[in-house]
Amino acid sequence: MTKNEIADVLTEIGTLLELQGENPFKVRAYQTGARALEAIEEAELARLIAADELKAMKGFGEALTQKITELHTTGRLGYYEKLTASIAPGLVEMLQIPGLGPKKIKAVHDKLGIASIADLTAACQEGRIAALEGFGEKTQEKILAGIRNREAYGKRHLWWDAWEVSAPIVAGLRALPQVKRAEAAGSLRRGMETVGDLDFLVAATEVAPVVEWFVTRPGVKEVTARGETKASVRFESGLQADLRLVPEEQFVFALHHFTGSKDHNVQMRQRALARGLSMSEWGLVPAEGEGTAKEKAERLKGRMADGRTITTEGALFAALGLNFITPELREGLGEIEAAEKGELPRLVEPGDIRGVWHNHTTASDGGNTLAEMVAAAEAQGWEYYGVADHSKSSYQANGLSEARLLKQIEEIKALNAAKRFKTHVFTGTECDILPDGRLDYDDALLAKLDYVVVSVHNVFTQDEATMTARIIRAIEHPGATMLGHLTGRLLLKREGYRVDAAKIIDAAIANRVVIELNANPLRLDMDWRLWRRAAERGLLCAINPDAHETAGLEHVRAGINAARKGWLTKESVLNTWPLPEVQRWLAKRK
Ligand code: DGT
Ligand code: CA
Ligand code: CA
Ligand code: ZN
Repeated sequence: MTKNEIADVLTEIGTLLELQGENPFKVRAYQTGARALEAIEEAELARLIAADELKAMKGFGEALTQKITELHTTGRLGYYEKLTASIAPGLVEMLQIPGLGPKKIKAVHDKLGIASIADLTAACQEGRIAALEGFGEKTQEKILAGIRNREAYGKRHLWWDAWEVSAPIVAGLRALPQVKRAEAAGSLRRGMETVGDLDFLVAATEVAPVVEWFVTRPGVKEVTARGETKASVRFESGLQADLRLVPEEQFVFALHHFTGSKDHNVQMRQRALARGLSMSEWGLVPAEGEGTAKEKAERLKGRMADGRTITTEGALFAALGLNFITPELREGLGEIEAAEKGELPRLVEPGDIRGVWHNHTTASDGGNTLAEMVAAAEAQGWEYYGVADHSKSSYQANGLSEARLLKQIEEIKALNAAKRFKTHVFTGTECDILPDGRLDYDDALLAKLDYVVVSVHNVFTQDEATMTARIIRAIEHPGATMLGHLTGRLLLKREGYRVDAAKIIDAAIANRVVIELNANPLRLDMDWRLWRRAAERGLLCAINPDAHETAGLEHVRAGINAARKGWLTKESVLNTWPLPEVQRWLAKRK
């Protein structure tokens, strides 16, 4: 660990001890130690540790020296890990509320039993905080305002929500007469599951009217910056957006730069430097010679030293000996090496999708009937569509009893026989994985279905080993076709249950069970970071909207983003296969 990272750990230990009500001298020792550490050179720290001289220095001492040494050599600290685990996460989270320090948090915890931001909000609303000694009305109001700000402004946003804001802005910018090129860059363009802020980039003949248009969009609550070539706004939702205006010849360089990611950019810049070039948001210019990169770029006006101009990202990558890298892959995870060798995969695209499996109807907790859902699937142009309502144990979701499921199977058969829709309908279920790993219907009933999605919907608190064994038992059931939402996470809302993903992936491959990429923008589960390796080892993916109403089918788009970030090709995604192939594959599994 670097000394700054170590200093951060020490500071946090001080804060956590304060939360626990430790004596102030002990707390201060960590804070002082962190500051003393920051004043030492990195190399000097290594020398002091090696020579065992740290403990003799002012601000350290035996206990702290031992901890710093452990962090410096192993990157971990048992004491810190134990301390973190011993404190309720809700208390730590409360530290993020502006104006609320560890002492106050400890006080409300001790006196009122408050252990989460939700508890605290309720206590403020009921006036119980104001009544506490040392708090009062003013403090209570300040805490409430802090909670609101944290919610509105501190948070990241789902890709889907950010995209719904950004898409009409990009379209509107492009329609302005002054605008030559406009694009939304950043994490949104990379298809990240959550987005911190929006990054718009524009090349225009005239700046002022574009800025004026941007800052007057509906939903803009505050203009936080407004300059010659840049403006920033904050929407009602708390989402912030930057607009940058650049000369047209710089557009492609700025687009690449502001698309990121940072890791990708760093690697690209190193590659450029190895070729005697300096790469930046301004341009791709010779590293040698007079002036800054910006000055050189302004002189060259988007031309290379040899006179060629670069106006597309494809040309920019080519200038560095690379195939075009699609934004979703720009995470610094090996895409540059693959582009150099011409080994980038042809990623799955929205147009490749021929059907989806995991969807609900009004029979369980959906908002549209079977016929309405199938009509919407047909409107998507899909060849097939799977119905997977909840099973009987999901009583909160109106899960189907055996009799109701049998009736639904007959309904679907009749629908297919009547050829009312061009889309073939598969009969399925989203069958609960019971706490011990058994399935929620008996084998005979499961065998009557075309396919079975197995999912965990209750008892999320099992430890990792138990939950993993539970899911693997379900995967090993001969009736299981695919695993729904691997972790049950709800992005920005709820952590997933704990699982050993590698073991579950192994079991799925061994049992020829598909793992779903749940395309609900709140889920995107299994996570894109796990797909590349899993698919290389033979895992099949199903991109499933988990639609509860017809509009939910659109969410496949978010699933495609995640699949592309996971390097998935058409071949690895079951729902790009034509209907007869899917039917053969399902029949063979039986
Ligand atoms: P976000 O907004 O947190 O979801 O993530 P991004 O990736 O949109 O990040 P943002 O908005 O801070 O900046 C947009 C892009 O600009 C980022 O992906 C890469 C580039 N960028 C920003 N700051 C830096 C930096 O310090 N170094 C490098 N190499 N690139 C940067
Ligand atoms: Ca951003
Ligand atoms: Ca930004
Ligand atoms: Zn589910």
